[in-house]
Amino acid sequence: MLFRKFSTKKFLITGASGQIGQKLIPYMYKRYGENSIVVSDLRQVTYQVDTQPSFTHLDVTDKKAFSDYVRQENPSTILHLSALLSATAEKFLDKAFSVNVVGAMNALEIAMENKCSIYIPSTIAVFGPNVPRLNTPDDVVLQPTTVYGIAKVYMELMGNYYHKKFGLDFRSLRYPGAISSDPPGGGTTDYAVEIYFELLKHKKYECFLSKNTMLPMMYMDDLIRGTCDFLDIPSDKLSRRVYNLAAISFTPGELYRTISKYIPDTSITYKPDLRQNYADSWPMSLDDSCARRDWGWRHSYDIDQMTKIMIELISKKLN
Ligand code: AKB
Repeated sequence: MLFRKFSTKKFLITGASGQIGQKLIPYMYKRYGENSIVVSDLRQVTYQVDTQPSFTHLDVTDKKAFSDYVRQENPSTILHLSALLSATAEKFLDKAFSVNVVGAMNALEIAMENKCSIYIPSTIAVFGPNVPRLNTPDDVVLQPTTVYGIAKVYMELMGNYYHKKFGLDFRSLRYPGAISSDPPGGGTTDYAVEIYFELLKHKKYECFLSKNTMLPMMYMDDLIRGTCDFLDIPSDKLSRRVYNLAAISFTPGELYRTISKYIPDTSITYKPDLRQNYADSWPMSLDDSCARRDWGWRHSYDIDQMTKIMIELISKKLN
């Protein structure tokens, strides 16, 4: 079966109104040109670009609508970002199954039918508690404890299967917690965004994870540049289809200490809730040496640089 290459580029993005889409679309405009992007989601947002991209209201669980949209737009690549994050998925199991499992399967099958390449993000939530939590490698037993993680493992395995069996150009990166000035929704790593908003607005923050819970994290600019670098690598340069992607790891206590250097007279309390259980089953840091070796992945932002930018961007938003 002949698949088009990532080099003739038109991107169709699902779930484009979420935390990643808000920053990805302006970046992709600059990198690939505004005419190379069409976006879809259940709700429309305004991106920080001069001309808004063509938007389609799309429910990814509706296979016919999804398929008609892809046939009409004829993209070279589908970026399937639609997903319920860990905490929301645990609350709404049926919806999580529809969006995260059925939606992802629809995306993979539609990519096959339309001979496009497909990128679907994965996550640190694919790992469970039975693996080394420090420097977790790509290939370990995957026994996630959340429905979000289980759905992503299924997506990874099916993507790999379609790649091996039919040559589908499927790619996926296992993202750590993504940190940006656009609030995420329903994730466990969200505390690392909320904390900036709350300390800037109210000078205090009650954290839903404990002080010493270490998780892998990444500033959004790194995540987006890394994703597009990954999309641009010729398929034959990749030794695998799913890669760990790492940058920095820190605890709520460490993040608070860093923010306190720039925002004085604040306070933090810790009141772990259910999300603590999810965080405790995830890695503290990831081994991403395969991504670094195969396609030159490097992160740029450390916790301090990220914090300075986050404070600047969120302060502007709040004023
Ligand atoms: C979440 O917290 O659910 C996500 C993730 C780790 O994929 N940010």
